[in-house]
Amino acid sequence: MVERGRRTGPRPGRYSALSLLRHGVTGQAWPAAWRNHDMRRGYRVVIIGGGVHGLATAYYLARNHQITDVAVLDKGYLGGGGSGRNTAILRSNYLTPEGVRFYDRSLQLYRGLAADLNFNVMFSRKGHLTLAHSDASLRTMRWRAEVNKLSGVDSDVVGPADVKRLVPHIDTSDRPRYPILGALYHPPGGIIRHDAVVWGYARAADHLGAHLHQHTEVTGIDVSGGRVRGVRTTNGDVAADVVVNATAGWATLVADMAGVRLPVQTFPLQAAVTEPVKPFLRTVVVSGTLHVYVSQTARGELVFGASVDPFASYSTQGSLEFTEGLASHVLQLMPSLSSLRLLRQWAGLCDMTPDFAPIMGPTDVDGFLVDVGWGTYGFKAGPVSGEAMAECIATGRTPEIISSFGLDRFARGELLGEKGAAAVGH
Ligand code: PYC
Repeated sequence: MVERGRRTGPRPGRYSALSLLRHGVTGQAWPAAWRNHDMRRGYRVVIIGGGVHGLATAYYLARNHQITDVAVLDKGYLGGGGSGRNTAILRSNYLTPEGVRFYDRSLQLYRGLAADLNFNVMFSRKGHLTLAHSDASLRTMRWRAEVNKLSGVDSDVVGPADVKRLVPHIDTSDRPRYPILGALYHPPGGIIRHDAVVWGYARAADHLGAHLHQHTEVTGIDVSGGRVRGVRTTNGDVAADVVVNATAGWATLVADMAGVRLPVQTFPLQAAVTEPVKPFLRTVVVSGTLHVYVSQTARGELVFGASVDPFASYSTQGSLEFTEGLASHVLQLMPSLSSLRLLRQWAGLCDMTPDFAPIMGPTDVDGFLVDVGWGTYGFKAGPVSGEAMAECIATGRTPEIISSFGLDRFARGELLGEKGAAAVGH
């Protein structure tokens, strides 16, 4: 646990208002936030994937367990995968007690992250509304609210009048095809600046001694005698006692290299952002029926997302079909947004598991651990995943908080059933 006010993390690079002014006026370059290192021939721990999960694992290994002989490898740049291709929504209003507890710990770590990393991650506690447009979804919201409350998580079902009070621009009349019957309101939810989270963890992990190797693709994983021995990379072979697969989009391909099969299918998820406008939307709004979620950033842009594409693929290209669907769904909720212009759209890759819960912990290959299968929930789970994976590596035991997420649950038929907590239908 990170106690309030306790500064356990590193204090790299303090930037004062004066240094901001100096760099702004003189154009003097900012110091690099993390260093480049030559690849060592071996590390105690190699983490594949330089997104929030991999970097957080490296950070908590160093901070909580003093394990710093660690390399994080990414085939592209840090945060260029799922961590840079999400909609940065944070919440813990899940459906299963295991999920609620897990995501709530993540939210708790996110709340303290700016102080912990000494990096402004721009966490904004906006509150989170999941709209119900049918009796069936209202029932699921009630169920979630009760499970949340039992775990001490602030969530409740509210009626259309409360929805209107929280989001004055929303159409709560009975004119739309899918009128709003109520919503699950989760005040602790919000958004964060996703790049800042990646950069903050990267800077802190680097400062504590981890090596971050960008543009280093893993091409093979060496396994012999049932145990992992190291990885082959485009930057040479690297021996390791522990190898962690913390990738999104490529989780099955990386696991295959170690001879581990994952019950995962990969689908793109598209999102888009508008031009900035005056702040008017205080709350994150989600409609599963209309397959859309909306939030407004500190810069004033509206960020929209949808459900995953209907076909499995590794494509990160946008599609006109998505844009048309998105626009019509958003306008059913908030007709007054009709003159807003979309600026950009993107897609991230979602590794979907059969039960919408992640796969975390050891595998049948000794020393080869996975932190994968995040579906559409990956970004919000970054801190708690890093904390739990670090503990798992350091102690050799699976922490209680991820004990239900093991790969072996599929063979045992003990699935978790977290689909009802999905922001949108799939
Ligand atoms: O689960 O809150 C969510 C979410 C938002 C975007 C993708 N997933």
